Amino acid sequence: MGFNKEIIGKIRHSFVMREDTVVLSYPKSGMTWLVEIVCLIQKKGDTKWIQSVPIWDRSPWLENESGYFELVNKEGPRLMTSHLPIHLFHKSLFSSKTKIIYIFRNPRDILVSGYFFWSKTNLMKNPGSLETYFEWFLKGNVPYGSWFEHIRGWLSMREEKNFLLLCYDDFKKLLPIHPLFVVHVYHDDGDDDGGGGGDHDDDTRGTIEKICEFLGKKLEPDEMNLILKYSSFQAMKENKMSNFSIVRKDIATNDLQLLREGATGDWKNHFTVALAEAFDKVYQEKMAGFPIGLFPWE
Ligand code: PPS
Repeated sequence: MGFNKEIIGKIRHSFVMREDTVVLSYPKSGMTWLVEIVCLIQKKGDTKWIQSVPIWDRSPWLENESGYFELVNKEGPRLMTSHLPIHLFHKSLFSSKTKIIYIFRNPRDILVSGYFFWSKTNLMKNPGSLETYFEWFLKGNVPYGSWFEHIRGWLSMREEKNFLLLCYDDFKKLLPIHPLFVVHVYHDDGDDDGGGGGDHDDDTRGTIEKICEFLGKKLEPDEMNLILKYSSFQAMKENKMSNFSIVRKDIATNDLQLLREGATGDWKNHFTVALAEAFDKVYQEKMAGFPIGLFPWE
């Protein structure tokens, strides 16, 4: 990924967190969507900011060199984004008033999303086939390492009051069990809007309300409608400040698409039965010990 080891060391040892907001996820879990929603909440649905400033300048990417320096030099509360695992954060994260929003997704969909994404960049060696990428993913030999370690690390914070846990997939059925820390973000609504992004979807609305509550923001109904509209899959796909179409051409090929399918369960279109079984086996081993029902795909 071309990260600077020295910067990662500074994040770990000297980057002091304050009253910040950090949007976190393992790559390909829906972080860009969440950042767009948070930006729209901050501006009460006004689209000027999201349509004129690249998403990585609105919410700088902590582990990226330019993002790091921008954040270090910024005064007051900061909005930032990161894919780093928990152990690479400075200890002040756990004692500060920083608000952490962590979004997670079915790792099978993450795997497929990552395969199509990284293959169109030169940020990692091209796997050549889904089967090869599958092996690398299960071993953690992909950008940001093992999904299993990432989720285990961050979910250890799930009962903290400054931690909001969101799931890209359908969490509706779990709400009675974990009403405080699991929030439904997305479900495949079967509509035809180019990716099931769920324009004006009730569950997305509920999630935005939860995010507002967590961030201490209040929205008028028309502001909420604007946020639903401009954070939809289709609207984000068309927003060049958010869809990665302005990523440097030496990093990505022309047909790199961040907003590819925007669906839950797309892995079923790409995994063979053998791959699905192999995944399940590793999943059972690595996820032992989590409460039953925490993940909607189980
Ligand atoms: S990255 O590059 O790691 O930061 O990627 P990330 O943003 O975490 O995840 C990319 C996937 O999120 C989907 N996405 C959305 N889905 C529904 N609605 C909206 N608005 C939305 N925005 C992004 C995006 O399509 C990627 O998933 P796939 O399965 O590849 O389509």
